[in-house]
Amino acid sequence: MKACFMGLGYIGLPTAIIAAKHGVDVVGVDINAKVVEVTNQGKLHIIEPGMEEMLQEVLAAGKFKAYTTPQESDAYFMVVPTPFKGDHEPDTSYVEAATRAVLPLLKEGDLYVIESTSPIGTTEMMAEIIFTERPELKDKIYIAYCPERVLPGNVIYELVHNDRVLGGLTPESTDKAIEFYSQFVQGKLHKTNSRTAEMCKLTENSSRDVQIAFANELSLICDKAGINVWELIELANKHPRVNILQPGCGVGGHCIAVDPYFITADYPEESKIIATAREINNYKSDWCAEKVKSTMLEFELKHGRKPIVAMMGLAFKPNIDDLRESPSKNIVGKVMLICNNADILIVEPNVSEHKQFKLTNYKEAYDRADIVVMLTAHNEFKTLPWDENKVILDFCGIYKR
Ligand code: SAJ
Repeated sequence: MKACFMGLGYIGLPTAIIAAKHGVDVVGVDINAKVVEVTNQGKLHIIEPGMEEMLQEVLAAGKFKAYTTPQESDAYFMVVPTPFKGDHEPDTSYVEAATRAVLPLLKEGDLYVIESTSPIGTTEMMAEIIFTERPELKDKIYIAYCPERVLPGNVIYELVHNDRVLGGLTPESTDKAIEFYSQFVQGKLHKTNSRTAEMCKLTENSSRDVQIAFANELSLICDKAGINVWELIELANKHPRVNILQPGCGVGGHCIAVDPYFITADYPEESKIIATAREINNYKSDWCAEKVKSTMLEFELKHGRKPIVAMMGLAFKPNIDDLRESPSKNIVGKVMLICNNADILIVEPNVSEHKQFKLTNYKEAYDRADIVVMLTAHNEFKTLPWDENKVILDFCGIYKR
């Protein structure tokens, strides 16, 4: 079987490589010629532990090759971004462009799958485009939606072991998709229809966003009430049916802070909790930035000089180097804007240099700072002692005090 993956990004490339590793002949397609070039040289343009070795293996075995245009295959996978346009309106134009690119190659018996996170109804919409352009294929090809659920950093394991939801336009399409994924997925493959599968992906990430919003809301209440939110959550979680997540300085990344808008854009009347959770998580970042500003002012009033401030962490979550949609990075940007005279030391131990920010070693920054702002709970920061002589703003629970 030959499979063509449209999009060699954080999900498309690893999925293509894993499929190739399990015996599928894989064509990887990206519109970015540079990505195609480095991929064919066996270099990974994304960061994912263990993946580069696997890429070199499948290239050497002749099971994988990257191209800038799709090649005739038996199965086609749309794994391209679905960004926003305007005010948080999902933009499916990349999925459509990828679909139109494979359209001329489709033949009877082929499988067409969308993996990209998509608004409800996208699979039906793409099917309409396909059958308008190629009416002779009606009822002759298999069309399904199959979202990914992998956690960046743990992709090799999760791509194989996670359960997956597969939603075909017809039960036959679902079965055909299951046949493909069972070649490399050991987790259970759950059958449904395309609309449910689309909504399932959005639901998973919205659910996490809502739960984090609850924790963030608690942190705001506790700050005012003089209660340690970390202790509170730990105690509440001793209840057998309570499992509260951790507050932080907002929600980042390309998934959880984005996908809920795919629901709120199409169902604004109904999606009240989902919309409010987004507001709370965004507000938490603004609140943290304000807290840093007011703490700096208090310090200046008390000591008659501007403080040295260490901003600890730029990544959107602990122990990764991914700064995309990072609330920590936004907070640092905001604080830098208002206090051009103060000494701001920026720390990100997982990144060696940054084009916007000058980075300082985490120990040096901590030692020099009057105010330490813990933004991302990297393991390195947990080795730093609590120091009574510094003002420590611990937004991510390093010390849980
Ligand atoms: N966060 C908190 N408190 C918590 C947990 C997370 O503030 O208790 C924050 C993190 O710091 C980060 C954000 O949430 O800023 C998102 O991090 P994450 O680890 O929750 O998720 P992602 O974005 O790395 O990956 C998610 C996963 N989805 C779910 O857990 C439901 C992953 O399985 C999906 O495949 C991925 O989104 C995706 O691609 O959609």
